[in-house]
Amino acid sequence: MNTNTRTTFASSFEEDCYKGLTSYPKYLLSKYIYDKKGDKLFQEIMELPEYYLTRCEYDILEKHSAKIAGYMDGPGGFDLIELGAGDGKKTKLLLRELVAQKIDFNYLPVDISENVLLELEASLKSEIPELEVKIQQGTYFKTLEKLADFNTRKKVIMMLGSNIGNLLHKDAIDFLTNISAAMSDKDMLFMGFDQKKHPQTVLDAYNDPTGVTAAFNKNHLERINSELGGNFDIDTFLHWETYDPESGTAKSFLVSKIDQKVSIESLGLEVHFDAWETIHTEISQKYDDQVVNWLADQARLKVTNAFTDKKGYYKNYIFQK
Ligand code: AVJ
Repeated sequence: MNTNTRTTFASSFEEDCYKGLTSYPKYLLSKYIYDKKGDKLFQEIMELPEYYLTRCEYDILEKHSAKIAGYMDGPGGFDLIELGAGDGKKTKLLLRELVAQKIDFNYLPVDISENVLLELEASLKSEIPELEVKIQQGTYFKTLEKLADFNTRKKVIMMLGSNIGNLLHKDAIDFLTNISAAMSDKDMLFMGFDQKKHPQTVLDAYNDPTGVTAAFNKNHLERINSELGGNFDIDTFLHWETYDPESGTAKSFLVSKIDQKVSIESLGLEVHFDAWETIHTEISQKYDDQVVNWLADQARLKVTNAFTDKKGYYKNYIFQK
């Protein structure tokens, strides 16, 4: 029997894996999927025909960038603070529009990864040389706190990709409340939320026939193997997706196909799996206006505008205090 009593760990990755794998039911936290290989697999997911989210948001930004740019602009210009920079493909649509309209603004991409930021900065320098970029390495909230203290002109906080969907509603409310606390009355938040739709369309987006999403999910185990000295036999786990159309919650699991023991050296842990025992690895929440308005209300924000694609699969909302 493993006793869930260990209290010192070398990293939060170690600690969170230990906690998740000694719990019942077992779980792992989706944020740890994004190492180098995880980032690359997510890039591949965004190219999948089934993964509609990225294309829908791209279409929204393409179609409405002039209007969105107008809402962002303010007297004295503004700072555009993007939480989670990524490769910037969608953001560049908006940045080009803002530059074309000669709007006075700085672009402040925030990311935990210095590497991602430097790559983005370099590509922006060559593609949109007129743009003022001030990269912000750090966690979202340390950075927002810092910018809230030292900044007086309008702030536009932006988070694309429906990344908020990885959070349970209560965590999403905390997240939005923290953003709200960093906003003044003139500031705005621009955020993407994937919408409820045909349940099969959602399931397909997280269960592609080429197995890219399965490989992405299994990267949890690969990372534990390579960084924590685990000996997971990846092929003995099955990627499984569920979607509850009432709650709007898509859930990812890894299911052990056999009764087995896995050892993880740096956790000093041997983990037992019954045949068909699960590890819950991710939620990808789908929303509707009612839920988004409720989340906003809980965080003392108001939805002031929304933009959607032709099929109504995805929405970008503007929030203000
Ligand atoms: C990056 C969190 C928006 O949940 O849709 C893609 C991650 N997981 N396929 C999502 C993901 C499986 C993605 N987010």
